[in-house]
Amino acid sequence: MISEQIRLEQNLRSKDLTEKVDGDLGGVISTIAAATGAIAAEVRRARINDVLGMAGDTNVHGEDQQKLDVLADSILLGRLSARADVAVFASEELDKPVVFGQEASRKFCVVTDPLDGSSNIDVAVSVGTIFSILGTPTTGEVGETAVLQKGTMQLAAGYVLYGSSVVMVLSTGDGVDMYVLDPSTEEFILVGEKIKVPKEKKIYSINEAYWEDFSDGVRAYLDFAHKNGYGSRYIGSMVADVHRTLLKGGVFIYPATTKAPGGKLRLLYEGNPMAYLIEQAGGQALTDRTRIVEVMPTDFHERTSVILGSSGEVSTVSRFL
Ligand code: AHM
Ligand code: MG
Repeated sequence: MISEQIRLEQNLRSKDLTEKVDGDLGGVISTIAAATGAIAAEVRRARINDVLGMAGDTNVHGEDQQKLDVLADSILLGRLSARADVAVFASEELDKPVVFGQEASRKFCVVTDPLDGSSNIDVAVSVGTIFSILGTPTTGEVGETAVLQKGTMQLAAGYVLYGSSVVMVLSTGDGVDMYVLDPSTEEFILVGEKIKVPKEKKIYSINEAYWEDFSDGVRAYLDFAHKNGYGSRYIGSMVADVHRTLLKGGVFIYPATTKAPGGKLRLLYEGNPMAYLIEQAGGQALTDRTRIVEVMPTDFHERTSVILGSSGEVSTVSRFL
């Protein structure tokens, strides 16, 4: 358990939070929680505030940025830049990480996909914020490349799902806890501790429309699933698909395709934090070759294929690859 409640006031640290993890790490998580509370409010009011649609710019991946993507990014950046212990902020929406300063007090890097699944915003489908916290190098100047660390180095990771309720799933390396935002008090209330992904479940979650672009192995797995009583679930919003997989079991797959040979999802902003959470919940998270968290990133926006979920089902998929 990290804390009974993560209050949304910036920098406020609950008693349990500071007991459980290094106090400063708890503070960074509280700031992220506060930021996601603000993002949740923006998501809820998006149509009223006219922040749906495109911001008129494209991000480094050449994708249209939604207005809410930009808003979510600036909320996180603004709040984290006010902390004296965060050195680097890296976001899927920014070309390069932002270095806040070199002071010795700056011990953390925060890496985030501020609003994942944003193409679903216009139709009120669940979206989410994904985040990962890393340490800074102990020697030398802290630069943009400080975030290029293996996922095994993560100190904490989590996501916040803006769905029918606002849910935070968090791990600091001692299991996975789940909180729900109470809209009346603006507090994240602990609703689940040491969550475990079911070991087996016959559910696969993949964009099957890319069949022609899949490898033979992925097609063979799907063929096996079709003949063996599997169910299929795919929202197209990673946070929502991973959240369902965490709670109900099964496997989420975003493989390499002929059109996206390296996969679509980003190693730093999506792959590593989700892999860390799923492994902390007793599941498996693989590229098509190795554990996602074992990959040494060489680029801020590197992509990866992703196979994660119930350990039994991930093993079944990897047998076909
Ligand atoms: P985004 O970060 O630009 O929102 O893109 C990532 C999203 C994931 O949420 C989701 O798993 C995936 O893209 C869906 O892609 P596709 O539409 O190709 O199935
Ligand atoms: Mg994303």
